Amino acid sequence: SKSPIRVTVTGAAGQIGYSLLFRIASGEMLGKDQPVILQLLDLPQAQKALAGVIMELEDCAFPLLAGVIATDDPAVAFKDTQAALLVGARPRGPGMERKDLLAENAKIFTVQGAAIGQYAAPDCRVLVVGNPCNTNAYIAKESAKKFGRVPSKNFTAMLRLDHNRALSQLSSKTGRPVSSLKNLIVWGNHSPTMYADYRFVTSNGDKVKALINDEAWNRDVFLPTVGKRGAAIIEARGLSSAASAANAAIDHMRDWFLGSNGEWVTMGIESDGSYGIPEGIIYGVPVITANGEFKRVEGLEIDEFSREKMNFTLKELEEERAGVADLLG
Ligand code: NAX
Repeated sequence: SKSPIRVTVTGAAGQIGYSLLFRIASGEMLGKDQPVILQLLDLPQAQKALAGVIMELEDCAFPLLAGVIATDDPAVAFKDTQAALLVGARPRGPGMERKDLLAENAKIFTVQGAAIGQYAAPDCRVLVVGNPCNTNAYIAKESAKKFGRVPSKNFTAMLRLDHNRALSQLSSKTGRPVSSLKNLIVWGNHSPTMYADYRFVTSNGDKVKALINDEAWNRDVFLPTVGKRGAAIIEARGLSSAASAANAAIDHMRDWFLGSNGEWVTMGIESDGSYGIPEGIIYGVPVITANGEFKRVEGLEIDEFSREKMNFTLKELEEERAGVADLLG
């Protein structure tokens, strides 16, 4: 049988953690034949709650769960890890400005990026979920870089929830099953500025754009619905998305490790300068995954409407990057 893979989850005592850990331990992320060791990081004040979550993990008697470590020390949490899910982040408190939020998170992701750079397995794949996730992934990547161990391309951000939200909206609009919809993209930042682009989407060979044939719906309904979905869930549930976020994290990592079977999925990855996105920025793009690697879908035509949307979300990312530039030194 296979030897266990070490999986790190940060913010493990939080809401997303509570949906995520059980699915990782049951084999939904890395495969039903792949044992895992969970290495769980959270703050000192969350260790008691984390101990409770671990009791529940034990009570599931998962055959694939080969061990669990709980710690508040990033050096321990990231030791030899091959899959790191960075969920824990500083939430925006009352009266907190966006720049304070960026600065607080920059501190966390500088420390965690450096710990990954020093202690993780060299092939460690990193997914940042904690917001602002693109810029947090950027900071972690830059902080790991100086150790020259884990490659920059292994630092990714989660756009998959936006991708899944958009798929579901397109499915309701067209009456076509989600499983029939191929070639969706969500460009840019995980924020209301993201651009869900269905120009290339097909369903059983039909062009979905032609099926819908309604530009006003795209502009006035689809894009705002997907962009503001997180806020709509907070409004309805009184809490932010957790199970759907955990599900998207599972989808992202499963496809990265096990492949997307030739299908496009959206990942926030380090830009190589293509599509007019400056090098180094973590930006949502379409990828196909196979053999543990992702490959950007290249050469897509960008029309005027799309260019404008892609530049708008890029501008926000560039502002975020500028906002943390001096913190990175
Ligand atoms: P919770 O507040 O329930 O849990 C966060 C956990 O992180 C807490 O247990 C906290 O103690 C821990 N934590 C804070 N700082 C830490 C640090 N420095 N090291 C380790 N652990 C730390 O939040 P939850 O609902 O689980 O959401 C977590 C993050 O996901 C938030 O930043 C949230 O904004 C983000 N989201 C990102 C999404 C995406 O699509 N990229 C969607 C869902 C979610 O909103």
